[in-house]
Amino acid sequence: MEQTKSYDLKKVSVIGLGYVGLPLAVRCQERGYEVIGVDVDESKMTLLQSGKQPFSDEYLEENFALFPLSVLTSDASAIADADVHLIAVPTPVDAMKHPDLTPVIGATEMVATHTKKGALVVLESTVNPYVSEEVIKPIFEAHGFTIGEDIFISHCPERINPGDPKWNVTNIPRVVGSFDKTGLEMSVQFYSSIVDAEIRPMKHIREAEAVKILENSFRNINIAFVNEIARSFDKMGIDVKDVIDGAATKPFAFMAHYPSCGVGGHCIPVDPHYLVERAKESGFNHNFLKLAIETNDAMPAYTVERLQDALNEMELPMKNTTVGVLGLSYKANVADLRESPAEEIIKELTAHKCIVETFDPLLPEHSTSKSLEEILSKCGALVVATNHREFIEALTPELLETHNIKAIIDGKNCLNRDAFMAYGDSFIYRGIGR
Ligand code: SAJ
Repeated sequence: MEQTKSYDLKKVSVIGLGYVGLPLAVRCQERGYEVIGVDVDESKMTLLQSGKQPFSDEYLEENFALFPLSVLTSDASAIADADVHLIAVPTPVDAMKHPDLTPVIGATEMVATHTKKGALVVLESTVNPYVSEEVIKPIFEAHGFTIGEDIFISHCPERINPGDPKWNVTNIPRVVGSFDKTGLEMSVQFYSSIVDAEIRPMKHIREAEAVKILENSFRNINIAFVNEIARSFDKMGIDVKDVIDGAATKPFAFMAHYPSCGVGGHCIPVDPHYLVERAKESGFNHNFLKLAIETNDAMPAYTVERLQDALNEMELPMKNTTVGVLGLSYKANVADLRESPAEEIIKELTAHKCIVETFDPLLPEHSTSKSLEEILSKCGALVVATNHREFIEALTPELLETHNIKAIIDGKNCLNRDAFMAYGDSFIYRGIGR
């Protein structure tokens, strides 16, 4: 896209200082913008104002202290003269798995109430196609703005990958779409100034909204595919991890995904519901996507079924067996409980009248045991629900034998299967698809 004009963008507001907004705000500060960071969470603001990071992030480790935000406030009026407003608030789903746009609407109202004319408003939160034109645009029009004349609206879906040591706010390519040429040009100029990677202009704002939903639905269905393959291979005695690793030697037309005890987090299990719900309004039923969601949602129960079969082989009941759930976080080496499969596994174990103990080294405040040693000393069986580095390094067949563990279900296929299988007289090892 040929940039026909340059825009005087000096001051940026970032609404929502979470795993997306905070690195974004610090990056804008690093690139010379005056930044106003706004968040409704008073405890987080107190932490930030005292110079502390509310969560770990590779980019923040190096830059949070170097580029403190110009203004940190929960007072929205501070954003009034910003040239660019970046909205990075959560977009969860409700109990019915319907998109909950409450945070997005609140943040949009805040900006529409305080912004000056001529500003650029960019929504980074993940939303389904049409949210910008059906939700965001009407709010600004209700405040007397005319889109494309005295306010410019874009969508630039966030692509932060928590815990990723390589890809971060500075180097992940971005797509951006708008309602009009000026909004698009302003957005491309702004993002090109903070991201050292491709900024791809999209045909329209709907296409930009659809990109993220497609990316994460793609990941969801591919994980569901290998989860189904894993269940099939468990029946046939085939090691699914070995097969996927074998298929991954093909240098084209294959992308490895791996089965596990479930799909958690605030993106992969959530985002596809945005598409399913909005497509329904347009008269299309996403059968395949819904089946993928169901397939992934069934993995925690399948994991507990694997434990029940293993205990049966050891002639042990589920009832009153103390089962240790290792890991509560949805993802390895990240402290995040959102949509975590561990939560569903605990519910299933409890329904089978097991006594449940938990240990997550990154979430001690949510764990019933305070160390691996402690939980092993209490349990007769284990379920590895998160492939934290500590578990991979510390769990050995000898350790399980010493603690008289009778069964272990490796929910993330993260342990050395053959080493554990060699102790078949002492305990049963089962993975997911192996
Ligand atoms: N999972 C599997 N099998 C896999 C990959 C993941 O079961 O092959 C599970 C994980 O254990 C976890 C869940 O799925 O419970 C989500 O894992 P994730 O690696 O997708 O992690 P997220 O939720 O942090 O996803 C983010 C997403 N980033 C954004 O939405 C901006 C996603 O698009 C990325 O692809 C993903 O990181 C990534 O690649 O790590």
